[in-house]
Amino acid sequence: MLREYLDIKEEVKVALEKKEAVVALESTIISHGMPYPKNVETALKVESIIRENGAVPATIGIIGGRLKVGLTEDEIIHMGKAENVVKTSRRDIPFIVAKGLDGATTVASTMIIANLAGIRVFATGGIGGVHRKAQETFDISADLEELARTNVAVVCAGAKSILDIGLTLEYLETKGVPVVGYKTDELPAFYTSRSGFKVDYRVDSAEELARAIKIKWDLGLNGGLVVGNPIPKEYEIDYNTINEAIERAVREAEEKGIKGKETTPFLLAKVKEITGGESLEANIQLVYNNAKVASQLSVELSKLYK
Ligand code: PSU
Ligand code: MN
Repeated sequence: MLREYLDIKEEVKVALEKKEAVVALESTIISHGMPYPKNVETALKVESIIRENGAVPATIGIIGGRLKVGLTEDEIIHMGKAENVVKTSRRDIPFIVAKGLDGATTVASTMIIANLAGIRVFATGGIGGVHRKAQETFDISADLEELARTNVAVVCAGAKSILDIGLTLEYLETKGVPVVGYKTDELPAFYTSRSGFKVDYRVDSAEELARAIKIKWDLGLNGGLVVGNPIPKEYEIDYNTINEAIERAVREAEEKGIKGKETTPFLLAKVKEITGGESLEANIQLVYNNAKVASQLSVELSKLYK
């Protein structure tokens, strides 16, 4: 039945059959999170970092209505260049497939498709969350609901402060989603290693983290985890610089009446424009770092599931 919709790249299929380490990657970051050609360069480099760290990369996206687990280089270039790739979250999947369109998968939909293929670890930049002023706008990313229900560990650099990080953590707590700090007590805030908010648990090795994840799922505690991996110190952006840029971006979004699925891409592009590209370089570096940690986690988990 699944085969009717899902194409798993041969290399990924073989690794999964052998119960070897595989790391899923999203495509919204390629199509809507970074400009061309940096997006394509980054996506390809992320794949090579995953290989160097002993896992097989599986970039996920929808092409011509097919759910693709493991995009080829040409397909990654297509996702990075094409203008008509639709940002696709949980609600969008059936329609993008039925219409035979191209879809860039968000954290939520990448988790869903990774899970369908049997992939347990996913590396990205930052997750979606509760937006500032969500009390009025109700803008809460579907990523949070997905983390509550789908068994995939998401390695990220925390949440951007385009969001209300405190409210995002409250939501995750309600939904029973563990928020783990990788070698840190504090949830990172994407461009900076510090957010002022504590994580629920700190782990100091991939092995320790893999063990806790296996226990969670063995006990039937379904759902994902947020693994917060701080941006390396040398690439951090100055706290005040980035916060001023974010404040301005949020104000502009409000003035322009940006809503719904356009909000996150608008804010990402604005912050990049305001910081003169400094934020883009940090974004790239933190994704590389997440790919490395996700690979190590996937290697440890694959040992436990052999
Ligand atoms: N946060 C980032 N970079 C991103 C995204 C979020 O720092 O590229 C993308 C991810 O694909 C995430 C999506 O799943 O935005 C969330 O969108 P929304 O807020 O519309 O759910
Ligand atoms: Mn939203």
